[in-house]
Amino acid sequence: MSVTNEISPDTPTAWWRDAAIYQVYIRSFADGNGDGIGDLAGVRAHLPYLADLGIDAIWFCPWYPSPMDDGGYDVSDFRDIEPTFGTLAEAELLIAEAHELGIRIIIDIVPNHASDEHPWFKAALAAGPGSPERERFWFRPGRGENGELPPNDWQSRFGGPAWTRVADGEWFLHLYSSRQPDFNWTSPEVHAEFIDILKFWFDRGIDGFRIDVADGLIKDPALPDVNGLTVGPLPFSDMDGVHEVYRAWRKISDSYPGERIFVGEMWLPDPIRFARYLRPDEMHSAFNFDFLSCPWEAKRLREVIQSSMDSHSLVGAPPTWVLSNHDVTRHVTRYGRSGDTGFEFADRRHGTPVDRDLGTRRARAAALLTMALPGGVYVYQGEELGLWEIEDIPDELRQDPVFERTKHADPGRDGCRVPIPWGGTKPPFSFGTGGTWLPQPQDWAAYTAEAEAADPDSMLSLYRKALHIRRDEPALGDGEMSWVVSLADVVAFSRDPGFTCMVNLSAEPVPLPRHESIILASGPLQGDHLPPDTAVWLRTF
Ligand code: TEU
Ligand code: CA
Repeated sequence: MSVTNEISPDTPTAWWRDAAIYQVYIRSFADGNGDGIGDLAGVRAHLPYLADLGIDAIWFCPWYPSPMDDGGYDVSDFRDIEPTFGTLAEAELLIAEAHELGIRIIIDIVPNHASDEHPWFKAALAAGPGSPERERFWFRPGRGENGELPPNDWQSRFGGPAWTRVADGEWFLHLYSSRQPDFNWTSPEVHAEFIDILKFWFDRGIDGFRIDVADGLIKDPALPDVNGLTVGPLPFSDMDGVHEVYRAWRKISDSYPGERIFVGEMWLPDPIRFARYLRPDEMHSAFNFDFLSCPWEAKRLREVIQSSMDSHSLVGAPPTWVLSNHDVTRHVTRYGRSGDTGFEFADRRHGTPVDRDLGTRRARAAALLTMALPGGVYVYQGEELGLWEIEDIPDELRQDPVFERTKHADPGRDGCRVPIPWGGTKPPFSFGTGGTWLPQPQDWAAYTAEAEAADPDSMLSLYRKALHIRRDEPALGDGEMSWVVSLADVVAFSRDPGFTCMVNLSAEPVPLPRHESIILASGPLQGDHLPPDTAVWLRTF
């Protein structure tokens, strides 16, 4: 069957150049059937909330059938819906309902690996060494006298070796958990399969794909040791051959009516290498993780903003501004920490003292900053409620494979995946009628969507106002910016026509520049001064 993509008429709108995209991690968003796990029914029931929030598109984390070893990033069937989430028919209804509300749909695709329960991997195990079935993955004999050592020294990004041995003695490669075998992209079958999967979903009306581990598909077939190297040219990340994949994919998206897009997930140290993925015949946009990782410091933020603008302009792509997602520590917590307020996977710094009021003030200011910058903006579910990282989840309830694979050295990512509080005064806070798959803190009573909707000073009210102004304001969205000369600990820039955004990261109030009126502020002003950790949008002459 084929559904027309009604909100993407054939006239180009370049909607993706400045879209506000809301990230839904389905199993934690809203539970429609009371089993404690979010689902599509839950999402459908909250579409009006999202329309009202003022977002342009939703990005869904993987919704495919999955054993859920890695929260759905272990896909066992790329052409169906995870049964605990719903059905394919329901997904089609959801797409249609969202489109009617003017919301576009982006879904995750996971081309680097599959679940060990994917039929191809099961067939590979059954067929044995040397079979064509094994060619779709990376099977190799081990090293050592009896092949008892892994084929090389690569480490899984979730901890431990990147190889697991199977019963017949061969080993298979997995950059993530041992239940996520990596596809072998030198196999033409793998290429053909993913082209077909893209079409399957484009035919059902989706507006784009978020590409998981987009830099990782191509491996150096020699599988050389890395000798402890974690950055620099790596034989499993950012290999040149990966760009051919996206050139082929772009031809598919361009062949569909409306503007269907690709958003890449690449954690790369070099902004110039990163921009190569955004050349006009590859992806449309990608997550700006340099910005996400940046500490709350004016100089560093200015540098990262400037370097993002520069690298993207090389290829004519719009930058994106991202504060949080389902893999990282929520930014209210990061920004409230004493000491380092940046993010890095190598050290989540759980247990660092957090001043949550400070983190919240900064998160409010950061929201206005991201929404004023040129390009696209991402909102991770719960960010609009000001939720913080839950750091005290009991060990036995943690589900992220990172926790076990690092032998508990890394607490993992469960703390940013706790089910959303919608209403009421105690857990499950109307997440559903049953429980929640991770426990919610009682403190969230004051942070439910219901409570915040009634409070004009809440984070939710700020996000709503800002997103609606952003949509209507000609100076915002796609375009250019110029720095406004300011004090060292201030980030200030202007956009045409007549708009200035100023963020005070210093410890003292700073005078506002000359302006006609105040459009929006992230907190109370002190007369004609901007208090610390506050942002303001000004109408300027
Ligand atoms: O993440 C890619 C990735 O390498 C990191 O963001 C990852 O979360 C980190 O290394 C963990 O320590 C993507 C998805 O966003 C993530 O949720 C998946 O687990 C991962 O791919 C594997 O599919
Ligand atoms: Ca459910």
